[in-house]
Amino acid sequence: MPKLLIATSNRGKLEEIQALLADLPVTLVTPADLELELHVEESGATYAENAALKAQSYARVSGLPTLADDSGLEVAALDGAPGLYSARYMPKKGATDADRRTYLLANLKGLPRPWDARFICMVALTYPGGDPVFYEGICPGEIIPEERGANGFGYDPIFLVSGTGRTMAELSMDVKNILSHRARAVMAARGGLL
Ligand code: ITT
Repeated sequence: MPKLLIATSNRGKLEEIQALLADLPVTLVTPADLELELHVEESGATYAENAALKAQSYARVSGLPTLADDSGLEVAALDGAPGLYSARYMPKKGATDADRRTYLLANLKGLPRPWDARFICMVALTYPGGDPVFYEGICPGEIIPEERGANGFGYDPIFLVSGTGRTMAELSMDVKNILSHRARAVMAARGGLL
């Protein structure tokens, strides 16, 4: 079977993408399988540029077709922050996902609710030496002031998914993998893999 490298160091993302592509006639390979520990500087000005940097770097080193995801949370009341910087949102070394959630809520404190927000995911798919193809997914919702749920990762416990009454962390992975920004982008990318 042909191989596809899933180029992420984020375990939550990796598990979701593996589940979304599990039924395809391709062997999914992880950076760990290849003992690859690349540090890709996310220096792009857009999700697409960063997704392309990750996909092309991993494709070059592995020689494999590669899928990468650049994603983020955009909060309207914070003018779209943390956005591109969602993984690095907090001026503290070694900050955890929990630290970033606390920091986000501190920055929203006192601002009028609802705190409308959306998750964005840009998937880049590339063959070694080729130009990437992009697939986008968006999931609308709002930030709530208390954490709810224990599934998922990142900002999931404070992100209420529009139309569900539940936070992303209260959804099972099967349901998150229908509704999420990443599910939408990766399902669209399946077309480019067949
Ligand atoms: P890779 O670059 O190795 O894939 P990363 O975590 O650094 O991993 P990004 O640069 O794309 O990935 O940052 C995305 C951040 O946005 C992620 O770390 C979370 O903080 C947040 N995020 C993205 N998708 C999310 C989701 O489904 N649930 C919760 N938070 C999410």
